[in-house]
Amino acid sequence: MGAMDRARPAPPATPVPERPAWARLREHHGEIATQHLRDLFAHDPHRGERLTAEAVGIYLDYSKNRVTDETMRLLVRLAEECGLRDRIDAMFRGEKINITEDRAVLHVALRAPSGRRIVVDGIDVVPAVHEVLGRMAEFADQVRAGLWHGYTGKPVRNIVNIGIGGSDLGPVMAYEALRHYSDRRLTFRFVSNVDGTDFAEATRDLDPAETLFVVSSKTFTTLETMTNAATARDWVLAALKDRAAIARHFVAVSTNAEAVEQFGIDVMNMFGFWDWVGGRYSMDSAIGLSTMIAVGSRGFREMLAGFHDMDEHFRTAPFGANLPVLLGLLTVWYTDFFGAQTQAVLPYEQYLKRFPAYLQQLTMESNGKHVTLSGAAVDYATGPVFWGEPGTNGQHSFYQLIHQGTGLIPCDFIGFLHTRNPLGAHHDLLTANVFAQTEALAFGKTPEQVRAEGTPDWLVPHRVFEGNRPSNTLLLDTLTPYALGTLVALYEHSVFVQGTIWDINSFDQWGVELGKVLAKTVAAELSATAEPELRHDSSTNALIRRYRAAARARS
Ligand code: G6Q
Repeated sequence: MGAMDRARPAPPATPVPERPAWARLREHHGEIATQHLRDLFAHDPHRGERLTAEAVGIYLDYSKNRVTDETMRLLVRLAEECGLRDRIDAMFRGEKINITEDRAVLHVALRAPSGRRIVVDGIDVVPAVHEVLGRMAEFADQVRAGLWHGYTGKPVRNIVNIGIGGSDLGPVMAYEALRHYSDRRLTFRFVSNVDGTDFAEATRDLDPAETLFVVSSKTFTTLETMTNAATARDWVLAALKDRAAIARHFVAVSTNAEAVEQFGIDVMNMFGFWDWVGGRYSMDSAIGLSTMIAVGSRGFREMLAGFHDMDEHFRTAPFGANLPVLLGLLTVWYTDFFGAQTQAVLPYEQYLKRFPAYLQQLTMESNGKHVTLSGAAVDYATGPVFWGEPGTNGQHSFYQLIHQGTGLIPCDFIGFLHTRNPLGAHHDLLTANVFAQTEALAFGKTPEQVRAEGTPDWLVPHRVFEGNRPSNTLLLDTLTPYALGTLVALYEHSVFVQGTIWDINSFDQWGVELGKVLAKTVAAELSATAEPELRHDSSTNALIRRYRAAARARS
């Protein structure tokens, strides 16, 4: 019996709009909507110190949000009414809260210290986690020490991760984020797209004799990854001309030992994980092998410690001082009561340049859902679009719309007190921009202020900033492996909080599964030698015919 047959819908819960706190928030929104952050700050001189929370090295200033103490109280009450406490406990206990796939959701076990017991189907999973971590460390140490030799005896010095989605975005993001701590003698590349250009460009200057491919795929069936892995195998064999070379140039990260073996990778060179790790929650599992090779096993363990400390904070801190709970509730506040459709994440740290892309998957694949756990259509908004770019680049492009556009776009600004690259005044200037942007968004510039600058009347409306645009400021000390772990876990749990309020399953991804099968039929039609009988709509049929005609002309 497959997981899908075992899975059962949850009994219907009270729809969130019928919760008392939701109704109170609706009324309360009417009062808040007319208040300006300028007034909220003017009436409360300590607001900027009061509406803050701090834990595991992250200082969260949420004072520049359109909230009062009453708002926060009601949001926390909403979380309680929606059973957040029970849901958190259920997740940490290893209950199968991913009901549509009949799976536990235990990324928190990936960073649990040894000795902690987390039981799934009667088995404590923590020892297995540490066993894999130990094997990864052994392997990573060998590669870093130049002791993992390719087929010709040359030490491997290029590491290419092949994976997509959750098996790519985390590893790329973490490699970029922790580049400062990486072994600079090694070269890292990431291939994800089925577009052959991705593979071609990633490998064009690499010597196959010195290259190791880490094929990362939970299922080991994903079209893109399997296509790229087969191309990589051809690329290696074309140069080294012996199938025995595969064992020295390929390792796999997967839950599917059979498929790994079939591909030709020795299962001794496979690093496993488990069905209770979702793809987008897997960067701290064996999927992080490339990260561990880059920063070493100690750096990787520091990152896990950061994750774990945030897990503990999330599990134990009262909701009103709980960073993921606060962030999650604020997202719900803007999405459902202000109609905000997007949220920007703006890291002022160049090393976090892939963080917004990583968060896009984490947030949107998790909470882009339109039915509740019991299968009823929701009649309220769920997951907003997450997007962003590292500061200050965004300021010279899309910030205009955040400042003066017609929509409300809540922003998370992420800043650091120290940089790993202290050059002249750069870091002061960078940080000045974080603070100045949040100030400008909140307070704006009134017509009086604009006029006082000598602006002619006709130009005044163009130069007015209405302000009252909300933001969080997250301030950390330095971007270390530990800090990265805390930051990722913060967003993971914030997503969970949102999903709990919205009563949706943040851990399945049927939309992605659809994409995985759709292209198969069309791919067969594109490459068929005999003219295929096309049964699509007229648009798709015509596009296929056009492509086939171009292919015929090419050959
Ligand atoms: C993540 C999704 C999805 C997945 C990729 C790759 O939560 O399930 O992004 O990670 O489709 O899947 P494989 O690791 O199985 O190749």
